[in-house]
Amino acid sequence: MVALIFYAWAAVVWANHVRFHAVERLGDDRVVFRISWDHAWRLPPDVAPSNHDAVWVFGKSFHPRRHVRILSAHSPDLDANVPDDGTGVMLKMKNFGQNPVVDALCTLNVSVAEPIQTIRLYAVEMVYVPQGAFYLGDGASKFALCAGDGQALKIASEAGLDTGTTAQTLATGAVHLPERPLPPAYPKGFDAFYVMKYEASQRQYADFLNSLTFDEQTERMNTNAPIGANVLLTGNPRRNGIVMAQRGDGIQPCLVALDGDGDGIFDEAEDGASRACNGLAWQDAAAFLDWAALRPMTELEFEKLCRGPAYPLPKEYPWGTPYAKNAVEIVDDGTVYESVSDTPAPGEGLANHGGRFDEAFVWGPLRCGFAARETTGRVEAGAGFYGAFELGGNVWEPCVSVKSTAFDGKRGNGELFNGASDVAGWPGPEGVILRGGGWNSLVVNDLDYEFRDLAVSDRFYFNLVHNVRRNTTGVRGAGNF
Ligand SMILES: [Ca+2]
Ligand SMILES: [Ca+2]
Ligand SMILES: [Ca+2]
Ligand SMILES: [Ca+2]
Repeated sequence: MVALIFYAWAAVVWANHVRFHAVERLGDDRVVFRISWDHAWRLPPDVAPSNHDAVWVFGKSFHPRRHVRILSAHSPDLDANVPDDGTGVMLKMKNFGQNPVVDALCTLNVSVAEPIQTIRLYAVEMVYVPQGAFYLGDGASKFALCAGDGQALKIASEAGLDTGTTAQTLATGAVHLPERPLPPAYPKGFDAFYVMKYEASQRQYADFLNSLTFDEQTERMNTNAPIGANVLLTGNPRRNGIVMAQRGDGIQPCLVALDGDGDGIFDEAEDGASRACNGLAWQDAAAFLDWAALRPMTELEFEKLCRGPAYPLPKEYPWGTPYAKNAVEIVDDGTVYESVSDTPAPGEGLANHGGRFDEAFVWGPLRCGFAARETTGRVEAGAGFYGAFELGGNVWEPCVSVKSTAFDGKRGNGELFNGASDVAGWPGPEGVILRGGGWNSLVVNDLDYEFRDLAVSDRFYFNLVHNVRRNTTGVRGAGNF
């Protein structure tokens, strides 16, 4: 269900449900691979939410070190779409249906400005959110956005959006509002976009760290951590298992690995590679997204992703009801099957929130997609309308706030500047807002309870400047392709 990496024409390493097979280099400019993933879908227009899932594949070369430009892609088995900037290829099922993708063949024609020695391919599972109107704000959650008349605001185009007192404007009473209208270029969620099906996993973030130079790593992790120590968080890493495996020396980069069970043996099956990655400051999240040629989502897109086109229910969670079942009883801890045995009552969504009072000290994020089972529907699995998981709970997710009016949805180009993102228009930590709650969010099934972090429209953290590595906070990327 998450990503993975593999080395071109070498061994296959897989983290969860996406697998590369039979990677082969044909001449300088062609890479051929086979790819599989489970639970793929492509729904016809008359079956809601009439969308599809997809996998975003991109490559990095290491001698020289650069993002691989893809000129074209061909697949007899999948739809393969290369965006104009050539930063990757978006793969989806050719035909309508719901089934696993098995051994699908794909050929990439890559640009070879300089001779390339090693290419690594990376994959991120995505969900397509189709173009369409939706409602913003539920009129009840803390500091929620809404229309000037106090009702939900219908977003029916990408036209500029001003604050004011009418049903067509953002209410001036809300906090953290733009100082000028949201321009047409600011992504409002009406236009179609792709978004990551899951929060970024610890394997994905470790792969990112391992692709950086030593100097870049000094910006993104603790390069002085002893072997076996966490490289992102000091103190209790809260189920984050990304540890130092090999120290760098200022020229050779460090190598990080997963050791979720803390036994000093790295990259074992139970080392939590598929858990959501916590411990990311905004600067880390932004660097990861630029590197992956994705972008952050806006808080408007976050609400559409959760709610779909439905009219908002007061204080509802991303699965469409205001009731949650806390996930606490872990099974298969640390593995690709990690889940919980807790069973939600009808109308409750299963979500990782509220800690675990008897063992609060050991709590933290669970596996990406832990609540999805073959037989459960959207509500029980705690999924958003379009099939994205853990939008409520697990890790808090940084979104571009409505205050950041310079944001125009530009995706990253795969290249960092001194280990940091450098995309024009992306906000700094004061211009993002954390949404959706995390593993420690105390929410209860009492609608009058004041704190409801997991609610779709909740903006409790409107004034938090997200510039430190919180053990509750991760990242999910988006993009227009
Ligand atoms: Ca271990
Ligand atoms: Ca072990
Ligand atoms: Ca989340
Ligand atoms: Ca860049």
